[in-house]
Parts: sequence; structure tokens; C-alpha cells
Amino acid sequence: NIPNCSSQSPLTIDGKQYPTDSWTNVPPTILAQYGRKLHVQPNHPLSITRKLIESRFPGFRNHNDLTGVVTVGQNFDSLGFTPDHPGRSRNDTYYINKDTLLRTHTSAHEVDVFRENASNGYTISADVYRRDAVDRSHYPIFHQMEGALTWDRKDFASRAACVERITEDFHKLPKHELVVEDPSPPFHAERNPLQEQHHSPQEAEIIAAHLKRSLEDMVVTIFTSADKALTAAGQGSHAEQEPLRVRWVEAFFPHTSPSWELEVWWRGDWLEVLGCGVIDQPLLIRAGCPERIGWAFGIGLERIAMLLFGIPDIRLFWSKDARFLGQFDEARAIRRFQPFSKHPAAPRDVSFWLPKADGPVVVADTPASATSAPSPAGGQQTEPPTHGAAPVFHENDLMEIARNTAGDAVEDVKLIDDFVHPKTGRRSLCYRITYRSLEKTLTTEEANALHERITQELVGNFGVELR
Ligand code: FA5
Ligand code: MG
Repeated sequence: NIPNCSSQSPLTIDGKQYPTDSWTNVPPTILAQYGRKLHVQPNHPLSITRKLIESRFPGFRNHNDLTGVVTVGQNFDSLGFTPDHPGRSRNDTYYINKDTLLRTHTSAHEVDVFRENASNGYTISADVYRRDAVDRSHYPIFHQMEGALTWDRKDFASRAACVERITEDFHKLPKHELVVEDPSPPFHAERNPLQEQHHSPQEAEIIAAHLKRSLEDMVVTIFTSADKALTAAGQGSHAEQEPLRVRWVEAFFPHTSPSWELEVWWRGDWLEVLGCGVIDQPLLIRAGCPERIGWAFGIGLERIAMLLFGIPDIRLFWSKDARFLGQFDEARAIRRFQPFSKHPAAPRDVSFWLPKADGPVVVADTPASATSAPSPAGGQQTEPPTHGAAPVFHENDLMEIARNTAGDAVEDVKLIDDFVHPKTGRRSLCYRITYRSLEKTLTTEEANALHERITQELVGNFGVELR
């Protein structure tokens, strides 16, 4: 029963019971993978990657065991997400109930960690959960590393003295040779303002410079040393195929301003590896350290690991196959991942008419805000669960049906056709679902059976009409 897989019975996660309600949408397949903690498994590529990044931030406290069940307050409110922010949608977030969810990012812990001890810097590495697309670089569970560093104005005689210290710290950071592309303006008065009511321009600028240099150092150092190892092992460095290219682009987060994303050139395209910015001062005020100023970042560990080891498919991180796990050793220099088998892909298409929209327009790729009803009592959320009538189809519903039905045998789900009938006004969608197991060749019958089950779920849950 998707997306309203709420039941009366409570959910047990990590030995703790949580009541369910009409917000509950976390499926059993996700809960079954909860708690694997790949980022701390010895010799797992995500753990190796985490340690490499941590090593570039000496003196930071490393939090690697914060629980993934958090409150709506921690995940959104503490960071200044507005009540109608789309990230709160049940289409994007796994709710345990209206107050509790599986964290969607490691930023959920920022305020708590600052409140507990804001001195020096910290990292937080953890599993995070999102209802998201299905393809080779997206998985509904992935791993992030948060990092933050602040300075306390109270430690200095004046604000100018604090700026001076940050400037000294900046000059002590390792330097690198790489020319980092920076095509967009570093600040934008409306879209990405300096927090002028809280920070002098000098404070914001030196914090930003320290942040960018620190992250550039991290990326350049770990990729250059991986390259050296690969060359020494005769495995061909990344640089031989494509020289390292890195760029900054403008980004937006409720909890930082100004904000940026760092992208790395990979196989002919820019791949976003992290988001970062100057910490929103109200966040630090909420955390009880109003005189601290500083920066924060959030890195996708899988993205870095895929680049470092040449891992082609994000599903592989979940493999328990010794042919995968046996290739990584944290005591040894980086080696390129050797694919152990590539089984054939089995693409299947499904075309359907969306139910005739009497009232609101049914949309495939945006949350169905047109059908909103009042919020549940006491909840911050503006988007209600759908009751009674067949739920409005959202693309992430198909992603989830595919995952729940075919598990890791589904490699990719892509919209390949979308058209509105000129006479009837009905909308038709066609998705191509690519089946491919990492472990074995799927027979035609197996692929057909998976496809049939997904198709039937779609009809049963969303009242679509197959074409
Ligand atoms: C965030 O989650 C922010 N909280 C990051 C941040 C922290 C910004 C602190 C400022 C200060 P974003 O949604 O872009 O931002 O995710 C951060 C990184 O996680 C991305 O750059 C990407 O590397 C990775 N990521 C995001 N979604 C996925 C996914 N579905 N699969 C794998 N990696 C992902
Ligand atoms: Mg992003």
C-alpha cells in the first residue's frame, strides 16, 4: 500500500518503538537496510573514503555513530527550513510519523553538536535517507559527511582581531597548484547574500576563503595521492584519462549564506560532490553560541568514493559479495575497482494514461501541492497525506515501487515519453525500467515477472490505465 503504507502497528527501529500515523511512508525494504553503517565497516570503500577526508581536517572531532531517526525539528526546523519548504514533502522524505523521520542529511545534527561543544571543528558521518530517482548514482540510502569550523568572537579583543586570526589560519592552510574554476559571482545580493545584519563583509569573506581553500585542499590532496598510487600500481591514473577539473557553483541552503557547491569533472560531465557555505547566524544563536561565526559543508561520500576507486554503480556499495568487498583494504594504497562481472541489461517500457484529472492537474515530477488540505494538528508540515481517493501519482512513487518489487535488480528508471492527448486532454507517460542484477544474468522470464509486478502495483495504487 504505497505511498500510504501506514498501519496501526508501531514500527520498531533499532530496538525502539515508534507509533505510526497517516504520515508514515517508510517501507520495510528501507528499514531492512537501516543500521548497516557502511561508513564504519572496516575496509569498506565508504569507510576508507571517510577516513581520507577526516585526515584532511586534523583536530576535528569525528562523530560517526549518531542515530538516523531524528525529529522534524532536528532535520528541518533547527536549520531554518520554512514550513512550506519542498524538502519536507512526503514525496522526498521517509517519515516514521508526523514528528519523526529518517534524517535526509547530516545537517540534522548540527545544532545539537554545536550546543554540546562548539569549540574547534567537527565532522559527522552517517547514513541518510531520501525518496529519490533510481539510477547508477542515486540510491535511497547514501552517506554524507558534515563538517563545520567556527571561531568565537568572545575569544578576541575585537571583531577585527577575530578576522585577523581567521586570516592567519587561512594562510596556514596547505596550498595547491590546481586552478579551480569559479564561473559564478561568489556572492549575490538577493539570491545569496552576506548576512549583513550579523557579519561584517570582512568576516564573511575570510570565512568563505577559509572554507573554499580547505575543501579544495581536501579534494586536490586525496585525488592527487590516489593518482600517484594508481600510477605506481600501473593501473593508469585519473589524470592520464582526464586532468582533474574542479569548479565552484552557486548554491542555496536554508542553513548557510552565501552557499556554494563543489563539482568535479567526471566522465564527460560535472558531478556535484558537496554543498557548503557560511553558517546561518540564527542557527548558531539557536545552538547557544551566538558569538561564534564559521562555515559548514556536507559531502556525498559515495560520490567521492566512486571517483576515487572507479566504482561504476552506487548499488555496489551495498554488496556483500566477496568479489566486491575483497578489493578494498584500508592498509593499502588505492587500487582501481575491477568489475567482476557485467550481466546484460533487460530494459522494459511501461506506458500508461494518468487517471482523468477532474479537479487538480496530476503531475509527475513535482509534489502535488494543488491537492493540499489542512496540516495535521500540531505538525509543521503543510503537505497532508492523501486520504480516500487514489493517491496522486508522483514520479518517486514509481521509483519506490520499482525498488520495493525488484530491489537491487533495478538499475535505472527513466521517463522517456510524456504527452497530453490533444482532444481528451489526458496525459500519458512512458517509463523505461532497466533491470540488471549485479550478481547474475536475469532470464527473460525473471525480468518479465518483475516488470509485470511493478505494472500491476502501479495500476492498483494509482488507477493508471495501461496503454
Ligand atoms: C545537503 O544535504 C546539505 N545539507 C549540505 C550542506 C551541509 C550544505 C552544510 C551547507 C552546509 P545536498 O542535498 O546537495 O545538500 O547533498 C549534499 C551532497 O550529498 C551532494 O553534493 C551529493 O554529493 C550528495 N548526494 C545528494 N543526494 C544524493 C543521492 N541521492 N545519492 C548519492 N549522493 C547524494
Ligand atoms: Mg545539492
